[in-house]
This record gives sequence, C-alpha cells and structure tokens, in this order.
Amino acid sequence: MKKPCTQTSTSGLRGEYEGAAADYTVGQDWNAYTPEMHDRWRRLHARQVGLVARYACTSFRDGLARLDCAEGIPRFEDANAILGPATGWQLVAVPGFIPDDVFFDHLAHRRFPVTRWIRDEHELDYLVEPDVFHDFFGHVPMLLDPAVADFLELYGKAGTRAMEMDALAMLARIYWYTIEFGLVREGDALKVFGAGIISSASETVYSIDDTDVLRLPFDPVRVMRTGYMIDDFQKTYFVLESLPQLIDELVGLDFGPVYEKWRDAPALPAGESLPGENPITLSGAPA
Ligand code: HBI
Ligand code: FE
Repeated sequence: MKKPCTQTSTSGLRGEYEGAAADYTVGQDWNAYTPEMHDRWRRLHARQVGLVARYACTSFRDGLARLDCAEGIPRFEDANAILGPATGWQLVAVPGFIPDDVFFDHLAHRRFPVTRWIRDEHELDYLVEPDVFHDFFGHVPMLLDPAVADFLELYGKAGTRAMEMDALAMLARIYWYTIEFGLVREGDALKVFGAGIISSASETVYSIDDTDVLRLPFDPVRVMRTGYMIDDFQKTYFVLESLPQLIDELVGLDFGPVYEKWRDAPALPAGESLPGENPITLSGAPA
C-alpha cells in the first residue's frame, strides 16, 4: 500500500493525506473550517432540505432531523454521540477517497469514513469525489436506520472475498446502486435513499420525476452485472420494496458462485432492460 503522503501527489486525489494514520484516519480539525465554508454548508443544506421533504424516504428524513446539522459543518463527535447508542456506528474523518481494502475494513467494523473537506463554490451541485457534504448529509442519516446499518457492515465484510476473487467491480455495484443511488418504494410512491442522489439537487428531482429513466426492481445479481455512470445522472435506478430487503436478499447470498459466473462477462449497459423485465412505472410523490 502506498504511504498516505505519497498518494496526494501520485494519484491526483483531492485532500490532505499527509499525517494520516495507517488506516487513513485524520482529525476532523473542525476549527480549521472558515466562516465561508460553514456558510456554503448552510446553503447546500437549505437547498436539499427543501427537496428532502418530498423526495427522501422516511428513514432519511427521520435521521436528518435527529442530526440537527443545518447551521454549519457538523462536528463528527456530536454525530457519534447520536449514532453510537442508535446503531453502533461511528464516524471517522478521512482526507478523501481511501483504498478499497481500508474502506472495507472500516465498514466491517461499523466505522464510516467521512471526508473532511468541503467542495468549492463552483461545484455546488455535483462532484465526482466525496466531500463532507456528500458523506455527512448523504450517508449519515441512513446510518441511523437499522437495516442500512447492518447492511453496510455486511458489505464491508464481503470486500475481502471480492478482492480475492477479482470481483471487486461486481461488489462495488451493489454499493453504488443501493447506498449511493438507491430508490425505495413507500406506499404508492418512489423515494430516494441513496446518498449520491440526495446530496445532489438536480439528480434528486430527476431520479424520481423523470418519466423516461429506467427503474428496475432490486435484484442483487442483476445489480452486480450492471455498469454505472460516474460523471452523469444514472441511466438505471434499482428500487427496493423496503430497506430490510437489503438484509433479506444479501445476508444469505453466496457471492462466490455469482462472481464465478459473471466476473468475466461484459457488464450490462446502464439504461437497458432485458427481455422479460418489468420496469417500474410508479410516479414520484404527489406535488
Ligand atoms: N473511500 N472515502 C471513501 N469513500 C468511498 O465511498 C469509497 C472509498 N474508497 C473505496 C470505495 N469507496 C469503493 O470503491 C468501494 O466501495 C469499492
Ligand atoms: Fe458516497
């Protein structure tokens, strides 16, 4: 593994890796945030909160309300005081994107890595790398949901085998299409629970209201076979019937044979359904 301090210069990743521990954790250094940074957080938060009421799933709305983080970049230790008793998760500050094996190890131990830097003024709606707004606003409310809390630990534990079997790309699609870009049905409406959607104003509206995008019922093997977009809106979203479906379908799944079978096949293109599939045509929430 590269030393943290060499990663900044050789990989082009944003963030200050110098001084990070072997597990890539750093102090949040909350006092280093400027008033401008806190103000940027406030504006991002205010914009998303206006959408959350209509578009986000109940767990997200409840979780966000408990975190009380509207006024500025939150202190991770304050969130930890809420998360610990609720689901046993703890946030750890990281400089930015971290190596896969390190990321998996944190999740397997119920530690969620949260990037400490905040995006610049000119990238308020979308950026490819995670920042503190994406990681905290998008992910932390869902860590208060018991099914998501358990699922993320399971995902972390699944990482070692996926890497050994050269099937990381397949496992990563599970995370991408659920934790990052997942939708969930609530009654007759579709709601957002993925952090990649809910931390972006335009994709929140698009993922629910666009009438042409493909929405498929969640199926773990179908998900593991499907490619995804990293720098544009998704062309396919997968819809859970409920958040506990994550546990119901993945706890008993033997990933090994699935990796063996599909690892070397080309990914299914996003945005295309297979013969016999029934895309979901439910509309979003009533206005
Ligand atoms: N590091 N900070 C951070 N955040 C992520 O979401 C992340 C990561 N490292 C690896 C990774 N995600 C994914 O590639 C794994 O889920 C496969
Ligand atoms: Fe994320």
